[in-house]
Amino acid sequence: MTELQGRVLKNYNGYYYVSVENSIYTCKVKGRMKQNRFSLVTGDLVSLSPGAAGEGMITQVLPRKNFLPRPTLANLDLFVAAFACAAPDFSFLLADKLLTLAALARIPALLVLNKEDNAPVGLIDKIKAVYEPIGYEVYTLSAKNGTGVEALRQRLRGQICAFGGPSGVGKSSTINAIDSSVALRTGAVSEKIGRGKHTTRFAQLLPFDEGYIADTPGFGNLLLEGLEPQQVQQAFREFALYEDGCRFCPCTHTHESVCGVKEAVQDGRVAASRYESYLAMLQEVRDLKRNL
Ligand SMILES: Nc1nc2c(ncn2[C@@H]2O[C@H](COP(=O)(O)OP(=O)(O)OP(=O)(O)O)[C@@H](O)[C@H]2O)c(=O)[nH]1
Ligand SMILES: [Mg+2]
Ligand SMILES: [Zn+2]
Repeated sequence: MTELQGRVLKNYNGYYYVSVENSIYTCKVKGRMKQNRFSLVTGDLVSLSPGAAGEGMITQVLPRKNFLPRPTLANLDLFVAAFACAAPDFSFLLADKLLTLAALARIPALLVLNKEDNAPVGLIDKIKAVYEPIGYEVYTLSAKNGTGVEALRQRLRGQICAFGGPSGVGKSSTINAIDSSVALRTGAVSEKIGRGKHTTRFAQLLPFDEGYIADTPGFGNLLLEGLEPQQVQQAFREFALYEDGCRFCPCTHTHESVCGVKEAVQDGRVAASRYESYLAMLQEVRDLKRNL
């Protein structure tokens, strides 16, 4: 029988679920492929030989348009960095880490702030003031009350997009609100520590309006393993505007005496939170490398 091509929607219980037109094939990987090292993740396009009863063997992974290491996905049009306005509290550092990972994978990203029904006064304006001027769209919503859901639905239609963010921010709740035909499991946030309970256990692409939305497991912390200091610098794309004012080239914008980026932080052209994230991430990447 001839080979088919399809997209991996999820990897679950040892099977890859591959969508081919309107059918789903439950697949294993062909032995020949296993002999070579291969990487096969949710979102990958594959060739498969169909067997009986909707089963199949994956024979080949097709070239990727892009690859996001965390959460692990391939071939995205858009990444949604999902956060809550409260419970768990918004973290500028985590937001900057997620946006960095997307930027390094060359995947366009936007910020989503859920639980606007619980937002502390002024928080949403503060977040928008940091991210909108540097080119990130910010969508606010309440999956619980339904506010803001329609605008996000319109933005995501027809694309292959993935939600990533801390556990408990309401990624699954938001996807349920955007598409009433899915019913993802959601879980309470611990009242004592305000953290999610890792309800979603695996990434999966859900068909949505000619495209897909991926739900992914939330994280507690996000380590920047395997990154180089230069990559961190590169991801803070607004810094490049001020590098003309740096005496040294390259400049790390840390200890150097004359630095255009530090000047821009001082007079507010670069957001203080972005610069703090930059310093923390640079330190983390250096520490991780030292401990290898
Ligand atoms: N107040 C409020 N609570 C919400 C909202 N959206 C979701 N929640 C609650 O937040 C909790 C976590 O929601 P989930 O959708 O499971 O969060 P998640 O991001 O998918 O979490 P993980 O799967 O663990 O990564 C649940 O108790 C939801 O009811 C909202 O807009 N407002
Ligand atoms: Mg979830
Ligand atoms: Zn500098």
